[in-house]
Amino acid sequence: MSVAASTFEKTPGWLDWFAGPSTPVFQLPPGAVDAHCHVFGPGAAFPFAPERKYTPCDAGKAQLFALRDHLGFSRNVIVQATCHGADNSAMIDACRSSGGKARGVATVRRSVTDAQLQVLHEAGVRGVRFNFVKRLVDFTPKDELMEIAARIDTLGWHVVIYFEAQDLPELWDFFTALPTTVVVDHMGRPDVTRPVDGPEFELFLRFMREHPNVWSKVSCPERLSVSGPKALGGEQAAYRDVVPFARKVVETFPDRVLWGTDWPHPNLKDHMPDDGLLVDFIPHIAPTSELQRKLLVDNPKRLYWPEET
Ligand code: 0GY
Repeated sequence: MSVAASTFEKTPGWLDWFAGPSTPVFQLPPGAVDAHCHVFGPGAAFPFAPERKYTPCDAGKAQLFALRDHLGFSRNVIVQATCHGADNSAMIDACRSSGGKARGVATVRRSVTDAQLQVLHEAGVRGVRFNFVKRLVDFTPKDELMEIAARIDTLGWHVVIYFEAQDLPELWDFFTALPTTVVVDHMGRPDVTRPVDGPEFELFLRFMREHPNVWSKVSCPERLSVSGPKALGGEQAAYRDVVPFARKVVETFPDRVLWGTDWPHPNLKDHMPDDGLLVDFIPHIAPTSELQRKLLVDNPKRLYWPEET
C-alpha cells in the first residue's frame, strides 16, 4: 500500500497512515466488522469541505478495503470524517463500491431532505454522527441536532456521538433525551491517567448503565494512551494503560460494544499506529471468544446489518 499525493496542502505535521501494517497474531472471528474507520478523499475526486479544521492525506476506499482484507475483517462501518463536512460523497462512494461489505454513518444538516436521507439509506447509511469535539467542528445548536435525531429515528438509524470526558456532564441532558440508539465514540475519551474506578469514568459507566440505548466503541487506544504503543513483553499489551478502561466496558456491557481501527487515524501527533498491532490489542480487552464474537460480529451486525439477525 502507498500513500497517494493529495491535491490539497496537508495540515503541517500531518502523519500519514502506516503503509506496512503487520499481520495480526490474533485471528479475528469470521464475519468481524471494523466498525469505526474513515475515508479521506482522495481530494482530487472528493474535495475536502471548506469548513474543515484539518486537511488530511488521501486515504481512499481501495486502501481501506486492502487493509480490511489484510487484517482479516469481513466488513467496515465507514464514519463520515469532519474534513468532508456534510458532503458524504466519498463515504457513500466507498459504501456503494464495497459489494455490501460496508455500511456508513453520515453527517447531515437540518436542511437535508427526506429524499436525500433515502438515498443515503439505500447506499448503506445507518446512522448520523453528532460531533462535540471543539477542535474538529463548529457548534451546532442542540435543537437542530434533536430535530435530525427525530427524523433519522423513523429510518431505524442511530446517533453516534463524539465528545471528551470533561464535557459529559454538560451534554448529559441532551444525550439522555435522544430517542435512538446512541453509540459513543472511543468510550467518551477518558483521561486514562485517572483511576478506572474514579468519578470521571464512573459517570461514563453510569451513562451506559442507566440508559440501555447507549452503546460504546471501545476503540482508539492509540488516541487515549499515555504509555504508548510499546509493549513491555510477556502479557503486557501495547497501549496497556487503556486496557482496564476498555475491558471494564466490554465485560460490563458485552452486548453494547463495538470495535474499530479508526484508520486512517486523523490528527495523531506522536505516532502512527500499526493497524496489525491494534488488532492484537483486542484479546486484552475482550479476553474470551464469546466476548470477542459479540464485540466484533454480533453487535455490529445488530446495528448495521439487522436484516441478517
Ligand atoms: C476519530 C477521531 C478524530 C477525528 C474525526 O471525523 C473526524 O475528523 O473523527 C479525532 O481527531 O479525534 O474518531 O477519527
